[in-house]
Amino acid sequence: MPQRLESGFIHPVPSEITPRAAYEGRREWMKRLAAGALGTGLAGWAARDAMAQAKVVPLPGARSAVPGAYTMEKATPKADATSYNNFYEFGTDKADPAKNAHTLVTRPWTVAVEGEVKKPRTFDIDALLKLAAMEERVYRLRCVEGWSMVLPWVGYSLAELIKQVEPTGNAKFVEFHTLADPKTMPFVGSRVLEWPYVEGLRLDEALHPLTLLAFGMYGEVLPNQNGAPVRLVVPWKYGFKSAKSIVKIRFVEKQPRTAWVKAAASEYGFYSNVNPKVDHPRWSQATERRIGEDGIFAKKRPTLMFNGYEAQVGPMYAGLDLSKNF
Ligand SMILES: Nc1nc2c(c(=O)[nH]1)N[C@H]1C(S)=C(S)[C@@H](COP(=O)(O)O)O[C@H]1N2
Ligand SMILES: [Mo]
Repeated sequence: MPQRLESGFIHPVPSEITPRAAYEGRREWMKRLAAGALGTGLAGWAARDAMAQAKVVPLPGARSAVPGAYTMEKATPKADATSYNNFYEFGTDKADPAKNAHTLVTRPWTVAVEGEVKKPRTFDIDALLKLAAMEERVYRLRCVEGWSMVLPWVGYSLAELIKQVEPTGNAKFVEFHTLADPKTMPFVGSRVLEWPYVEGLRLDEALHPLTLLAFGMYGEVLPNQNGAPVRLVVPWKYGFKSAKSIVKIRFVEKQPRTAWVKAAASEYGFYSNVNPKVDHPRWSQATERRIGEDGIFAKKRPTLMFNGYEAQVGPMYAGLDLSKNF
């Protein structure tokens, strides 16, 4: 048993990039934790949890003043938000990203901003962290699969970054390209999706103050499985629009073909606005189950138009047929 545990402890990240003191401290702590957990059969879980805990770096944000940015609903427990994830680069099971994403290397990291802009620029992640004041925003996130969470994010409006690069008159849409590194992302070779994972927004959606460039959650730097070091959060759209681990932002004239549109255009539209009246071909979108709160037998809660952000974002879609533009 101890041997098996020990092998589970082998740190996958090259030690050069892990400060030695932190690394040794972590090993000590994990050993102690594992010793305590041995009798319970939870040792493997505890070890993973310890590894996740040891990497925690505080990232506070001031309460956001953006209208709608602070839902009063109870936040999903952090343990659920960090262990029930979709991040297909690390596997398609909900538990896979928490198990596998420790291999993701988030430093050094750059985000190239290019295309139809007057001032194209590659931002280092440390420059991005300082570009604007960090805000805390509590958003609902609803996955098209029928579950939802309430998450306290830390970041700032994507508009702050867009301002810096000055889009040209030809910029009508924005593409988000995420990392596709087969060396650190074990499922990038799989055929579930075309890699890299690409998402897109209309320029006005990208400029909407609720569209968040997120660097943290729960007052801490993002865990890898939640899209470190920088991701998008678009609260009125289905979860898959919120691209994780972004490396490139491209301003374009034509509507982008996103990874999900390429995978199944009849199931996943470009807009993907949360809409209880327009069902996905395989799943009703009328109700949802809140992760960490609603058990499998609990009555499902109704899904709200635009995920509850209709007052803020509804006007952007006036005149658009939402059953055709799903
Ligand atoms: N790069 C990348 N980003 C991604 C995904 C993915 O597979 N790869 N999954 C999306 C989906 S379907 C959802 S529901 C959300 C989940 O975010 P969370 O794990 O932080 O809750 O991430 C989105 N962003
Ligand atoms: Mo999703």
